Amino acid sequence: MSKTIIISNRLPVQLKIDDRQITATPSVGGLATGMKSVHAGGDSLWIGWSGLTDEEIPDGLSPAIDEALAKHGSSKVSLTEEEVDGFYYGFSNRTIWPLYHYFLEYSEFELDSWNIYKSVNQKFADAILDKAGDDDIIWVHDYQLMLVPQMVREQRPNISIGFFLHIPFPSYEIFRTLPWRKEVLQGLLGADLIGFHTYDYERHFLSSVRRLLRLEVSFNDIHLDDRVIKVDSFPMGIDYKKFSEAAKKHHENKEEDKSELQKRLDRHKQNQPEAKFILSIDRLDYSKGIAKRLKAFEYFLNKHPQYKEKVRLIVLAVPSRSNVPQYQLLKKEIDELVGRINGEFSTVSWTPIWYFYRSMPFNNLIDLYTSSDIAWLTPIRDGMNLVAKEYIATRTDKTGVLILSEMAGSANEMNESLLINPNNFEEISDALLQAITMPAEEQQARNSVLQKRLERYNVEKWANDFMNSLMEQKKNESQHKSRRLSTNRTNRIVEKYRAANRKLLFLDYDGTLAGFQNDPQKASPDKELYVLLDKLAAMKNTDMYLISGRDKETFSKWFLPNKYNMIVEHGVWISQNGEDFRMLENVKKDWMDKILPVLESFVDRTPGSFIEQKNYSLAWHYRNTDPDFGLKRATELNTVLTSLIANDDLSVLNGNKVMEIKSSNVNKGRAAMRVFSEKEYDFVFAIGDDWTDEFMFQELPDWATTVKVGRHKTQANFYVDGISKVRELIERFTEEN
Ligand code: GDG
Repeated sequence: MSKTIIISNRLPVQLKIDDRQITATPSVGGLATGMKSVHAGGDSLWIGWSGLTDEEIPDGLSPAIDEALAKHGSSKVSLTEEEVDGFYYGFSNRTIWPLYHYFLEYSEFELDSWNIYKSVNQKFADAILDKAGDDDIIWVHDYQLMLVPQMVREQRPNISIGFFLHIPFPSYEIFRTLPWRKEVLQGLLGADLIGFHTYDYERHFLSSVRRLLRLEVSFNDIHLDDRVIKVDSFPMGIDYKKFSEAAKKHHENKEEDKSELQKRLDRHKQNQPEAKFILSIDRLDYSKGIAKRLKAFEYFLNKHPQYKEKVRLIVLAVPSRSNVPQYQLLKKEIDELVGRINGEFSTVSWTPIWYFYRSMPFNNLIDLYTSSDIAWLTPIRDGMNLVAKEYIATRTDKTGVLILSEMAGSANEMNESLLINPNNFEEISDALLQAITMPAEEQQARNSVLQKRLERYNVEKWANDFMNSLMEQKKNESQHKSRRLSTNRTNRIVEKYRAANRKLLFLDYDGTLAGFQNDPQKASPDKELYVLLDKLAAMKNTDMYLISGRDKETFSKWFLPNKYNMIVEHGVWISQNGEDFRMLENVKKDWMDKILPVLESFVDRTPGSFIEQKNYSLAWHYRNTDPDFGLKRATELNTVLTSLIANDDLSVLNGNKVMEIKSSNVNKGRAAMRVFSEKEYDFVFAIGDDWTDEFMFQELPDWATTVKVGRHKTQANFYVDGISKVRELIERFTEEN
């Protein structure tokens, strides 16, 4: 039976070693809870670092740790202190974290930590390979492990791999500054499904893939060699029930059951019932905007002095990555700011900011959520921000106001909160005022919508959606494979070929027999191709045709000396048995004078694009343009041309990074049928990669063998992956019986 393997930097288990006694307690974090439905029973395994370096594990205790972890369905990856330094504190948190959160100036590009990151990712991949069977499903989490998917894929080409990024994926302009940007993308592309919190991160990622790797992306599918990788957004939810029920229970607490913190909060409320508690909770991280928030609070108090002694800001800053210098500096800055603001505004009966630099137990978190009138979360950048969702879930009477930064991923789903730009103090100050004075009915109206949404799309749903999508991807893959030319199928085609009396073969050239080049003139045939085509052309009772959109001059130069049969310019010209080209279709070219200036204006405005002028058609190539821009211009050109050619008998072909305008009565299908009708063929074969080849696949008789190169939607009967596979396939026709 197949199992699910989850991989994250840290295991969802806390290890404690006391006097060589090990205790392993499951952690209660969002991810651990979300994965409950996935990581349950005996058919799943979680692989990660235990949190203890090799140096911290007492001699001989490693096997006992393994045993303790195994009880929680977990298995550890052992890391030395040096590895944790380079991989976690180094590359993950001093390069990727700041870069992905747009703190470019904090990003350090150190070759040593990149090398350690690679070797530690390999360790994680090896740990997976050690445990995984071919039918297992692998789910890799987060930015610490971006190379793992490809490392696993190399060894297990058919295994199902999903990857989810919990932090933002930055725009291409930021991402491109990373020296190892291609390696990182290639690492991720080992997965079958790559998930992000929001559509913005998804499109940034796709844009980087297109621009940096020049891969073909259609909608949210990336085409890479013989695989299709799906990219999608799955906004992570929370364990809604856990928070709402904890809050309900909290409200039922008798005085003696209340925590010390709650009692103090209550006392303050009793003394000043109209005063508002404003809550700020984050890990102490520069991306969370805590320092800015404090300054904005100072701004608010100066602007609205009537709220002095009427509002109190509770800041819970949870220690995080304290051995990274930026975090130490930030801690100092926040300490000083709190000191300064409190010094400036405090009165004998009022301290404006209560500041906690620690982590609190869950019940205290609930105390804070339920006692605060306002949650004020203003990250500069945040992948999602679960605190915002948790606050709303604990508001059992539906009161409370959430002020949320529009830079947090969660802002996309929390439109009913007060969304602010964390850099705009004026706006923040207005939002605080609005929150303080918001009528309870309005609060309830906003929160009931939010609660419904959060309850429905909870963390379990999130995990299941991701897993279902991953499995769906696998299913599509196997469906695709069902039409892929396996050895058996190829054998059958070859048998049919041999058994036939008269055989007709149509071979497209670019993208089928030869790869694309930036300059089409450079895509000339290599020696091996000539050898192969010579053999094929010499086969008995076989008429081989090269069929292409290329001009007759180029093909005459390349192939006429070899006397191959050729159809060019999509079917305008034909050459048989080494004779000169003759016209197959009677076509006009007077329309060119009208269209050429239009294409020229597009070339002027689209750097990298150019016109190929053929005898009876015009092609606008945009392979070398910026991929997004090129596509945008192609759409624009399509619109312009459609209205321009409405009354001419012309059609526009959208090929592979090329748009071609030609007479409507010319296409490869029509040309192929003309040749087909010349003799009594009983075997017909056509292969091509492009849109223009679809005409052949459509027009040829049903019993013809039609093969599409690549993965795009097709009318062909079979798929084959890439040029080398095409060559292998047609080589088979030339084998001796
Ligand atoms: C990363 C991304 C993305 C906080 N303080 C205490 C405490 N917490 C819990 C909260 C919440 C979690 O920690 C924090 O989650 P966030 O989502 O707000 O932020 P990150 O830690 O930065 O997480 C983030 C997330 O991954 C998931 O994909 O949303 O954008 O940066 O659950 O409740 N829990 C306890 N005591 C505390 O003092 N018990």
